[in-house]
Amino acid sequence: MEIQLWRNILSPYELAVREITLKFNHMMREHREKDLYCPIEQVTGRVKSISSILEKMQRKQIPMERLEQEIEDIAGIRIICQFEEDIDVVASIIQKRTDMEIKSEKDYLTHMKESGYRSYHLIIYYTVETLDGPKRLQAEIQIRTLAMNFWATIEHSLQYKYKGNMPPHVAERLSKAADAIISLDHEMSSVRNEIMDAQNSSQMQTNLVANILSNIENLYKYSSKQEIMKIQEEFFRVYKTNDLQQLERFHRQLDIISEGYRAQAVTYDYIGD
Ligand code: 0O2
Repeated sequence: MEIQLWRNILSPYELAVREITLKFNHMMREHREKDLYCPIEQVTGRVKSISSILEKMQRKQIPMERLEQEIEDIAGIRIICQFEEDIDVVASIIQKRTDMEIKSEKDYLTHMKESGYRSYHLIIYYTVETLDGPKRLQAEIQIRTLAMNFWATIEHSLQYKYKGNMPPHVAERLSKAADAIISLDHEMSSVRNEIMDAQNSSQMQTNLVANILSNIENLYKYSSKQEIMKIQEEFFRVYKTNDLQQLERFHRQLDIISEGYRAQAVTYDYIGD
């Protein structure tokens, strides 16, 4: 098939990958802005390469006219979570979305593949708008932990290297490594709450500091240099204490001061009119 025809086929999938990745990235941002723990650590996406599509068509004896129905992972999204528990949370978020319709699910977590591969797969229908109108296509979403991803990436490279003829001693090592990954994920789960608390506080602190700095910046318009200097000094003092409650208190006080100046500015504006 001509390269231009491939481009025509793959172009909507490229759009889908970009849109879906953007949506999950936005979801991560929403969590951060609301000081909420985000079950998604990282999102990546790719469109399957032509050679990889051809290899799969040949292996599964898929005719050209059935390509888009039968190859479900032309568009592929990978969602990486910190903890195994997050995988279910992400899956149920996707199940509730109105822009992604679930076609099927594969649970390689409870049913680990013989290779040792673990991940949760969803095949979804997703609609993109093209010059020819809406196009409903399929995309595969793989959800896995950081540790599972580490294993799968290494194993994938070895599979590529040995092209289906993995030496038994390498396969055995990988199988042992897969067991170690299971233990690692379990260990990490046992400290999940503590890690989540720590991350929440750190996110809260980041948001607070960003708000405080933007408030101080705005105050430059209304307040005297002397007062700003005093506020800044107080901020540095509070910041150094590393105490979230003190930082929150300072943020509230600064808000009140800023509100006062804003109100004054509005009043002057009216008088000016
Ligand atoms: P890519 O794009 O290079 O990752 P299959 O017959 O296994 O090729 P099937 O039945 O359509 O495909 O789907 P399945 O088994 O759910 O696997 C789809 C994808 O899951 C694979 O894509 C891999 O990304 C991943 N995967 C499945 N099994 C393994 C495994 O044993 N090891 C690793 N590392 N990844 C796996 P592709 O097609 O390999 O392409």
